Amino acid sequence: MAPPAAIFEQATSVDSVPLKSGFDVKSFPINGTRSKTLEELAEKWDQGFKFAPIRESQVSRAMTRRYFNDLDSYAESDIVIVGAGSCGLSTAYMLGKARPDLKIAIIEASVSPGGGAWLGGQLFSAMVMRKPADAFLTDLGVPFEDEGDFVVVKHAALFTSTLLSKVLSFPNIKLFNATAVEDLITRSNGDGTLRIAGVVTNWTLVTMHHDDQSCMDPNTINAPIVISTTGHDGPFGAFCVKRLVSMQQIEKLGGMRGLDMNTAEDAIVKRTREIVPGLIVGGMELSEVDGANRMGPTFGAMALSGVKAAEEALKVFDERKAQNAF
Ligand code: 48N
Repeated sequence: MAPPAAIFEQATSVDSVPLKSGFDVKSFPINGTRSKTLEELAEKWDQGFKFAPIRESQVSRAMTRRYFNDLDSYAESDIVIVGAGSCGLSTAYMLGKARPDLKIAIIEASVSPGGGAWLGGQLFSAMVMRKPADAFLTDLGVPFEDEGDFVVVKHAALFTSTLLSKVLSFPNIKLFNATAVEDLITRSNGDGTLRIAGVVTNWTLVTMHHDDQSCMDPNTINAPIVISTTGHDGPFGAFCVKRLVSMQQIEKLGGMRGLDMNTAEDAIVKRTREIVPGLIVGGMELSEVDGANRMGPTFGAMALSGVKAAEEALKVFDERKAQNAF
């Protein structure tokens, strides 16, 4: 019997509640009633201020019930994105907007998602994006200074935190951070080639200690499409393409070339693609496949590679889903 199609319940709408200060914010909780406003709390800390009572087990259950519901729900995902850096998050943003019906899991090895996009180059704050990547910033609602052929976001963290918050607000997207993809689920095409049908996961701290502990077996997520954006550096950089080489699905890595902004960014965006059936690669991981140049501290290609990766995924989604029905 085919596994259940990946479906999910539409979240209840978030009511917007006008604050006394006059601007309208989306308030939580999504259900139930709100307690007090900040204005009602201000300056009254010694007049009976007290948090509502709680028992520790309520906190434990509030976390674990949700986490294990998510693990159960996303065990069958429609799309898995490996790596929540600027490319992976841009991909998720585009997919979240385009396909609220799809269930999308993001697997991020670090506790803190965002990859290399919290700072510009050499730990400087500002983030540069060359036009036309300003189109992505405008769509996202991130302010920037226009310098003619390029734009500058005053702090890279403004871009990454805005993108991350938008991605996390989609009800059909789940971020599993502190979780590593440590292998790929494969299916034979019957001709000696393989297609990718999901990912193999483990807690990142466990993944890092397979050499000093035995038999810490992983978990799995089935998905007809995996989009890998694991970057080119760091402890897990270019993970999925390195795994394709070790399982002999691609002959060897092309090896990232030297820095050339004008060459690198066009190549990364234009060649974001499905490398083997079921696996799309974007961002700087792609430079390791194709031997593309690196671009250094300019991030427009990461955003637009994410836009393209989302397009490429939706082009083949129905076909891959049918192929991987079981
Ligand atoms: O930010 P990165 O490393 O990767 P991209 O491709 O999103 O952005 C690259 C960009 O930051 C640059 O490198 C800039 C443009 N510089 C270029 C240059 O020339 O130097 O994000 C990758 C993410 C990280 O957060 C990793 O923790 C994560 O992927 N990751 C994984 N997550 C889960 N499982 C794995 N196996 C894994 N491997 C990496």
